[in-house]
Amino acid sequence: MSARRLLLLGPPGAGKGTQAKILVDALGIPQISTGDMLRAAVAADSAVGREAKGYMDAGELVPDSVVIGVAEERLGQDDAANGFILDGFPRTAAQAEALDDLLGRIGTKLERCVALVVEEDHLVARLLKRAEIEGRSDDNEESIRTRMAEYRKKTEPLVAYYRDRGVLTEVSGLGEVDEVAGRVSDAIR
Ligand code: B4P
Repeated sequence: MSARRLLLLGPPGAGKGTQAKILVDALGIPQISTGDMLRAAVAADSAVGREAKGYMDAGELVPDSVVIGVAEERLGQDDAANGFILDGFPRTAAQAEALDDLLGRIGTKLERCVALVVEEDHLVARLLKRAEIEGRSDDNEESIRTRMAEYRKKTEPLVAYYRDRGVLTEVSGLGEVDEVAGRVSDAIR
């Protein structure tokens, strides 16, 4: 089968990370989560981590210049040559354009963008529940509100960006994880 280049788009807590992990098992291609990479950088106290931490804790997007560098480096690694599941990148128009440029340089493009649709009330409840379980430093009510506002302003326009390119499928992210996984699987078939 040819390389699969997939993107999961959606608001914070929509289940991008949850669904990406299921796709990793199903397709055998890596998940590329800028959120996970930035959290690892913070934990390692690297230069990128020190720059990102304040933005992440406040619920703001980390600057494009930092995130694009992190994503490009990861996408250039050998295991991404056979396809990938992007989770949480791109999140701004500049990041989407950088991704298009990068894929264009290697003579390919994104195959499909699956947008997970979940109303805000459900998202806040999920993230507050995750806060109890995982204690992530950005899963508090103030940061969650900022993340939702950042999403609406900077990331939601990407739904139209990918629709215009003919690669968008919108999928409800409500219901059991397995039900959502079934819808995602249909969307990328
Ligand atoms: P992310 O790590 O991407 O955080 P997220 O949006 O909260 O994750 P996700 O939607 O994947 O939620 P999950 O599946 O885990 O980013 C964190 C921060 O990093 C950002 O705020 C930003 O500061 C920075 N950042 C990352 N990428 C960036 C970029 N490109 N540009 C700039 N800044 C960037 O699910 C959430 C919860 O819901 C879980 O507890 C899960 O168990 C639950 N859940 C999932 N599916 C469910 C279902 N069907 N029903 C009920 N619960 C469900």
